[in-house]
Amino acid sequence: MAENRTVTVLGLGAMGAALARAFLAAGHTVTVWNRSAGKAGELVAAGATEAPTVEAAVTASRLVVVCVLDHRAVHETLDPVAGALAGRVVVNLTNGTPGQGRELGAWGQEHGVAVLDGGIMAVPPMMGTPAAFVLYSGPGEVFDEHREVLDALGDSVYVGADHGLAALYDIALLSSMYGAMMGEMHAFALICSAGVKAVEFAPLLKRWTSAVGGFQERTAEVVDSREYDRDVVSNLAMQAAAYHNLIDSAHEQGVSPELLAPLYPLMLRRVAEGHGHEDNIGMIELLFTRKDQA
Ligand code: FVH
Repeated sequence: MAENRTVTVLGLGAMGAALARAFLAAGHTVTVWNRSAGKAGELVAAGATEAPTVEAAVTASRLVVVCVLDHRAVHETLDPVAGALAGRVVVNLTNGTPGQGRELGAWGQEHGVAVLDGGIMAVPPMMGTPAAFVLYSGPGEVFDEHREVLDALGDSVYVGADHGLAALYDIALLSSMYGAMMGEMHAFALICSAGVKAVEFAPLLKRWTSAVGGFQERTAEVVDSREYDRDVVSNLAMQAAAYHNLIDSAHEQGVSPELLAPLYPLMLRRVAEGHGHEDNIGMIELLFTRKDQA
């Protein structure tokens, strides 16, 4: 167990409350605050102190963790107490964009507040368990100083000094999750459209996703090298020719193809540009929209 430290948690929604519980479970002294009253009862019973004002909350600890709905709520919470936060450390675990992470880092610099921006890769019941990990970015020395306390939440993963990086990693991981979710949702819709029970199909779906997943390292090597014609097993032209069957089957079954449809024009464009013999990973080239990325 880490040495007892004091930590303040601002925001007691489902996630903020889970963070406070994890800090308490690790033996830390926890002060909590929430915009509206009535959310601290269980935490107080477990040993937390409820601060009457946000100012009282931030002055109770050097380490202040904020986890509220969105970036606007972060500023609505922190701006009025910027003076009281000077010399302290704010760890923002509110979901946001890389730009918002950088903006908060600059805000901290302006007000003499050390800021770590973070991304929680877990749902509330996972907090404080080995299944949870939390991404952090901002000054490395600030992360090093507070890492042991932050480890109470889950594995602490530091991704760099640029304040925008934790949000960037977070959003990249969430994007991959939603992509997989879209595929699964569409697959179940197809199956249900024929009157087959989803539970009957689930074992095959699991088997298939395990067989075709898990190649992230190989994909990453191809992406980094941009050698899309290396060791190609199933080339893009063949996949593009078959992909229309996915769209047609959806129509035949009375299922909207809108989750699948966006990939098709990218496939056709890449083939038309002479890359049909390559791996489908090469379609990543079509996603970059800034000239300096080409
Ligand atoms: N819950 C989850 O599964 C995900 C897991 C990954 C990380 N997300 C992000 O965590 C942030 C907080 O999420 P949450 O689950 O705690 O959300 P809610 O239960 O809806 O609670 C929202 C809290 O935010 C407070 N709040 C809203 N607006 C303001 C404001 N303008 N000023 C101050 N506080 C504000 C709200 O207060 P109240 O309504 O009770 O007064 C709650 O404490 C979020 O970024 C997720 O994306 C969670």
